[in-house]
Amino acid sequence: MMWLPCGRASRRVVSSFSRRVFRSYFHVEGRRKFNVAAFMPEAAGIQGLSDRSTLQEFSVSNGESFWAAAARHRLSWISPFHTAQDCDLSRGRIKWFEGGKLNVSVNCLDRHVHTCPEKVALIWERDEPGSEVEVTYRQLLEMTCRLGNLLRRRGVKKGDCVTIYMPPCPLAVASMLACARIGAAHNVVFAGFSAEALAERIRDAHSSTVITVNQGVRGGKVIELKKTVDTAVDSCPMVQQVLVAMRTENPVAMTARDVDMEEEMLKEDVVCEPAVMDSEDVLFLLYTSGSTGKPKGLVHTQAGYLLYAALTHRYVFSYHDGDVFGCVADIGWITGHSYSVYGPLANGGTTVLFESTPIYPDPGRYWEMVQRLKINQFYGAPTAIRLLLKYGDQWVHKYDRSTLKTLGSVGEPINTEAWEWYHRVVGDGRCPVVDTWWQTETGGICISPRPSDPDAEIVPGMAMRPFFGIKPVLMDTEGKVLTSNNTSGALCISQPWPGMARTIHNNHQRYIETYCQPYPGYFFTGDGAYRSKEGYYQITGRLDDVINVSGHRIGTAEIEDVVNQCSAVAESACIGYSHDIKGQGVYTFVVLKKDVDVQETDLSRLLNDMVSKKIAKYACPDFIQFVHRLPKTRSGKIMRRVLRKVVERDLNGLGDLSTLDDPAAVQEIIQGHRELRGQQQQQQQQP
Ligand code: 6R9
Repeated sequence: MMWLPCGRASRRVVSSFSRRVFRSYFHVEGRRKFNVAAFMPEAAGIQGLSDRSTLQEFSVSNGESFWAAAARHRLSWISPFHTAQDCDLSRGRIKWFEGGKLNVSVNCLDRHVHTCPEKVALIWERDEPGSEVEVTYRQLLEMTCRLGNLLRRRGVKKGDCVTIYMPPCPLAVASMLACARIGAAHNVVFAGFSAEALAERIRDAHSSTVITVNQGVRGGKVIELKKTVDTAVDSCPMVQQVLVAMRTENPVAMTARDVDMEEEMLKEDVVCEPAVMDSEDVLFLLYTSGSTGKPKGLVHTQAGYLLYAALTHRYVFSYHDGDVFGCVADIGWITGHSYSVYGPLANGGTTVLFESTPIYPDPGRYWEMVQRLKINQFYGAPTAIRLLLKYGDQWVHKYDRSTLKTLGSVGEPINTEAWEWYHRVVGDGRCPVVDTWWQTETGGICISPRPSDPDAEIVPGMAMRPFFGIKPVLMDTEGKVLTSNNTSGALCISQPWPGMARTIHNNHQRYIETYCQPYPGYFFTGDGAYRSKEGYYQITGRLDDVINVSGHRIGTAEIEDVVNQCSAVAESACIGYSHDIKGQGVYTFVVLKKDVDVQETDLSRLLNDMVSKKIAKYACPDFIQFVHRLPKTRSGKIMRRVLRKVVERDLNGLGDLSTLDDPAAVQEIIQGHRELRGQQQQQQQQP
């Protein structure tokens, strides 16, 4: 195997030598002259671009003209915009492409139907392997139009918000696009959320229409989604109708409020007049966790979001016409929105909707799917990679992965071991691995190793390079910009970009306080980052009380709120700790009310049940430790830093405890933690 890398290295030496010869004798550019028009047609008119780095610089220093050119070229407009950008980050005013009118579903469907109606838009990779369903652009447009007409006929109007509670499937995509077609906003709620979490999101979004399926199927198990909707809707008086599609053949109880969606769609026309939308009209809400108990509905608008999703999809993954793009995220998360649906469809691509799990029916599922569907770009989460790595290389080797060109990672930091395995075993050392950093708030990828020169270095576990138009900055604790390299700080973005969320639904003040006020004039991401000597970025994790379990964001305050609702609980404190597979696990300290007489194991079970019912299974504590008191400052603030150190077993790092109200509390916690871990180890050793 040794000769291969050497062979490549020697070719590189030869070509760089010949380039030098050319340059010095003939004063012409080397053979690999950067062809702007071929790389990015919209940038062809920009003068003086000699290479990719000048294009990057231009996109940042002349953001307005860069994005205007991209928007004109990449989107189809009903009428053109007159002002590319009108933003004031310090006041949370973000407007792009004002005056422009367009329809997102026309951009994702009709224009491709005109050029290639029979091209496959969606490959629905159903839970049962080998039973995939292909949907062409023509079929998807037809489905979307029928559904758009149905929604219209049933009273859904421009400006309404429809909640979608469905697993990844073509009808879920058609539901999103049908909303866009008629000018309604959508609010997709991850179908793993509980009835209460769903109800909270329906109420906050004021949805009078909900779309769901009778049952979901995941990992061979049937999930009663319609029943969950029924329970949720009981506490949502504004809901007037629930459209139900049939994912399985099992009938479910239907009430007067329920509509058989597919049957009704058949009665509708296949042509549906697209609503004329302003660039800044709302396209969707998507709820995500913040550092308080209440999830926030981030608002994305039409043109800027679509453009940013499309451009990042095209360039980060080097997506080319004819490629099959496999993003395995659920459509209930922003990754599913931007890279299973909007980005690929805006680009006229073929995109996979993955309904299953990485280990169903066995740990070869992803790679068997890659072989069967001939996937070219695979985009997944580090938690799944870490899980699969433990099952061994044979599950990967069994299948032909030669179609793969780029591998992507998203959602949480990817550790070096997982990165190396992904690169070496899954990609056979041939495919660039792009660790992409971004958030629900950013709409699309902001930092990623690609696009860059095809042979530019990629450092394992680093997101590295800002995307076009993105200017990251690091801040110190006093709020000053850190200008040097080899330094860490709070990650901010110093100028607006079209994909960013515009507000928090019904709470613009919270938007301003969370993102705009911590570092006035900058967008604060909530993450920390390190900038290396070379100027590359590496994300170090959240700076607020948000933890990341298997790539899912959850606010510690949300879990505490649920735990505190238990009548036996006086107070609780929840922290994240590092977990082998999930990235972070949930560790909860609970103080019981005086005179409560219950078995701790029973109470642990009850609290887990409550979290699972009120939020979702993934938010359940891995550990619940009962303590008599929590470490607090004299002003009554829980010192989470101390709890974290105890759980990390870094007792030397406990720091100054003199400000604690009751230092003895810490000793009790340390002792209790040892016992709990000891018990767990014993359980694991039992056959
Ligand atoms: C797209 C998405 C966002 C939070 C974000 C950060 C973490 C995402 C990451 C990453 C390290 C990466 N995160 N990508 N951390 N490296 N490549 O995941 O959106 O669900 O809103 O989560 O996830 O902490 O702030 P979202």
